[in-house]
Amino acid sequence: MTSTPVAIIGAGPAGLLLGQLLAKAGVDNVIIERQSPEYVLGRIRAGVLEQITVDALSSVGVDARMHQEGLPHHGFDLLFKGQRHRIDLADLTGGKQVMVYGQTEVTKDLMHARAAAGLQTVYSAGDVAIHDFDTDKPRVTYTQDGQTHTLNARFIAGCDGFHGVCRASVPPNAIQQFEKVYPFGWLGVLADVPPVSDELIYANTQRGFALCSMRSPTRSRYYLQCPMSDSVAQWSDDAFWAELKNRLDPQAAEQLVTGASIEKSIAPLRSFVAEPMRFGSLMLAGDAAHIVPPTGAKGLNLAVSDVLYLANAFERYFKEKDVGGVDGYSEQALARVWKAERFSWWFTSLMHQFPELGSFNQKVQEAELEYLIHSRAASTSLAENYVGLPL
Ligand code: RFL
Ligand code: PHB
Repeated sequence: MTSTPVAIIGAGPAGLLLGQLLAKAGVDNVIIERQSPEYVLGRIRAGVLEQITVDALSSVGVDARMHQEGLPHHGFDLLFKGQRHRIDLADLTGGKQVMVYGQTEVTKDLMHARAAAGLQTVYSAGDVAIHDFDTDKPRVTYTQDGQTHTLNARFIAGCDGFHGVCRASVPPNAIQQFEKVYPFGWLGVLADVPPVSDELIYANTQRGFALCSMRSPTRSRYYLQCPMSDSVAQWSDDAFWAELKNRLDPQAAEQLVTGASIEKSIAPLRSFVAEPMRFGSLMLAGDAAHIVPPTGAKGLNLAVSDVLYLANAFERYFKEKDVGGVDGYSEQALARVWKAERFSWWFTSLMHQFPELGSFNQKVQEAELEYLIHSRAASTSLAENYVGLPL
């Protein structure tokens, strides 16, 4: 039996960053992860980091490669009715920007830093379970190499994503869940071809939404809105490129470089919040507590703001014997979460086709997009949410 001040469940970006922030504050921690490191790194997810996320990674010294290889972006394009319109993030927000640097790379950098610091991580843990979190002596049990292990802790940080065990262990009468499931998914393709444009393109078309993103000057990430009933097997690379071309403006369609996909997957779109985010000695953070549709690029960034609040709360608890941060965590985190939920829902509603809402909805979307690009007030609202609201 071992013990640690903070047992972190999940080695995604939330768990790994929390571990580094705590270590920097002198608070020891152990991470228990269900998957292998290779599996965790195989998931292709977020691409856009807010300045808050960049600063958080810098604060724990995990920023060298990001600053070398990441791509600072000062704007993006909105495409509708066949034309592109630039949203100048820097101009609209007084010089703010976002960083295009893949979640896979962030995770890899955090894993290396954790290993270098000699912090304990248990990968490929089986049957992870949490116990007694309504007391101040919670426990985590898991199996490895056929043996059951117990980890005692003062707190458990549930950073185990939407399908994790932590939120699922809370008695139903202690938790309130708010959910909206969208009637479509995103078909994503990663390919070693140069991006069609230097900046991201978010496209609203009658054929459905499309997004042109990237991971580097030689690696592109593209998405298409598709019915959730579609399967990856149904979408050959040729079919994907043809449909993407159909959703771009003539110049981008002409410039699009196609090639073999190196990853292809379909992700559902969902808005979800669990309240509260603290249950006694169990604190939820990141996707374990909330999900946003990816349109606003907020999921990873929200996970980061949660763990910034949480690390500060734990530091106050362990270093100053002050329970204020722990007691205030849920309310503090949820205030930022709901603003990002609102933005992600709004941007998703604006950019996608909702066949059940008919042609009236399409006309209203076009009117709102026109308003958005012609009104500085409206563009500023979009820009300030996209670069990230203050902590
Ligand atoms: P993760 O990344 O899901 O990590 C959770 C970890 O917990 C492990 N786990 C368990 N471990 C132990 N015991 C158990 N019982 C466990 N159950 C699960 C899992 O194996 C995993 O390693 O959650 P975390 O750390 O909260 O991070 C959240 C982000 O991953 C997520 O919000 C983003 O990827 C969302 N997202 C985006 N966010 C952005 O900020 N910007 C973007 O541009 C962006 N694009 C995206 C996205 C998500 C996407 N998909 C596929 C959902 C694009 C896509 C397509
Ligand atoms: C990505 O590059 O994966 C990406 C970029 C912007 C989004 C969502 C995903 O809004």
